[in-house]
Amino acid sequence: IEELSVGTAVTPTEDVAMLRALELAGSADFRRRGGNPRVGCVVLAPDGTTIAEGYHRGAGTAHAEAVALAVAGDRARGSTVVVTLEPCAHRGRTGPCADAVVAAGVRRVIFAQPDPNPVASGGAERLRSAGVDVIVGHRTDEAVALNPDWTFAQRTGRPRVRLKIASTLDGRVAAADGSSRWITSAEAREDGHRLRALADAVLVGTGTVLADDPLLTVRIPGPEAYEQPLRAVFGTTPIAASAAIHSTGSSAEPPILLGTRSPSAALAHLRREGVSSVLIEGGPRTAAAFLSAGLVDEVVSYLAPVLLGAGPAAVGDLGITTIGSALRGEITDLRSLGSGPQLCVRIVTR
Ligand code: AOF
Ligand code: ZN
Repeated sequence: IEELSVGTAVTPTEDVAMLRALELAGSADFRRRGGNPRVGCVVLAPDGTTIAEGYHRGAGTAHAEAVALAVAGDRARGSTVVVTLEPCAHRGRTGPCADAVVAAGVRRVIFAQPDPNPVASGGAERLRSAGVDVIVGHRTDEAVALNPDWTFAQRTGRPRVRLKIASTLDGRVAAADGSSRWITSAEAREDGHRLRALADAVLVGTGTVLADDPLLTVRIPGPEAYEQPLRAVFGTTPIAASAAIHSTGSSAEPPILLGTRSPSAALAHLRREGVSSVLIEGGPRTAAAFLSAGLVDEVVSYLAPVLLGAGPAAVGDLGITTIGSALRGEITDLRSLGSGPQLCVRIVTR
C-alpha cells in the first residue's frame, strides 16, 4: 500500500475514479457547438464508494460537476469530487462550479487539467481558500488528450491549423491546363474526408472555390457519426451565388465568407465562432499566406506516385530565397494509403 502511494497523494480508489471520469468525459459526443471542452466528474463517499457521476454535454448545458452534484444531493457533504478539469470560477452560461462544490460541503477535490481558459480558471484557489483539500494534476496528459484542440486554442488564443496537401511526387496540384481530378488515390481522398470530420472548420481560398467549385462537406460512407465542420472561404474575390459551397445539404451550415486576406484576422473570426481547429484545403496562395504568417501547425501531405513536370505547386511563393530560410518540419506520422504515402509533418514554426 505504501509502495502504491509513493509520489502521489491520490489513493488507488481515487485513481480509479479519475479513470472513470476520463471515460465519462470521452463519452460526450458533441464537438464544436460553442467550443466547450469534454469534462467528466465522479463523486466519492468517504468510504470510497461512488455516489454520483456526471459529464458535460456541450456549450450552454450544465457543467460536469453540477450534473454530478445534483445527483449526489445531500450525500455530497464530506465527499471527494474527482473531475477531469479544474472546477470553473466564473459565471458563464452556467457555473461557477468551484462555488457549487464549496456550497455542497465537499471535503476534497482532485482534478486533472488546470483550466487553460483565463476567464474560467482560478477554481483551485477558490476551493483552497474555502478550506477544501485540493489535489491538482492527476492524469493531466490524459485529460488534455480529451480536448487537444480546445486546450491549444485556449492557450494560444487561436485555433490549431492543419494544412492538407494532395500532390504529385513533384509537388504539383494540377496540370498545366488546370486539370486536377484525380491526382491522389480514392483511399487518400477518403482519408481527406476523415481529416475534415476531425476539424471544427474547413477553409479554402476564393481561388479554389472558383477553380474547383468544392462542396467541402464530410462525406464518409456509413452511419453519419460526424458533425459537419463549418466551411470558410478566405480572400476577398467575390464568389458566385451558384457556387456549390453555398449548398447546405448533409446538414451543413451556410459557409462563412471571411472577406479578408489576413490569416490572423480569418482565424480570429473563426475563433469567435467557437472554432478550435481548422483544416486548410487549398489552394497555393492560401497555403502560402498561412505558412508565411507562421499560422500552420501541421501539414498533412498525400503524395501520389505521379509526375507532371509542370503545373502549379501545392504552396505558392513564401518569399524564401535561400535554403537556410526554408520552413522545416519533422515527420510525425507516415502511412501508405492506396497508391501513395500519406505524410503527416509537424512544422516547426518560427
Ligand atoms: C467546469 N466543468 O464541465 C466544464 C467547464 O460557457 P460556459 O459557462 O459553459 O463556460 C465554458 C468554460 O467553462 C470553458 O471554456 C471551460 O473553461 C469551462 N468548462 N468547467 O468546471 C465543466 N465544461
Ligand atoms: Zn464549471
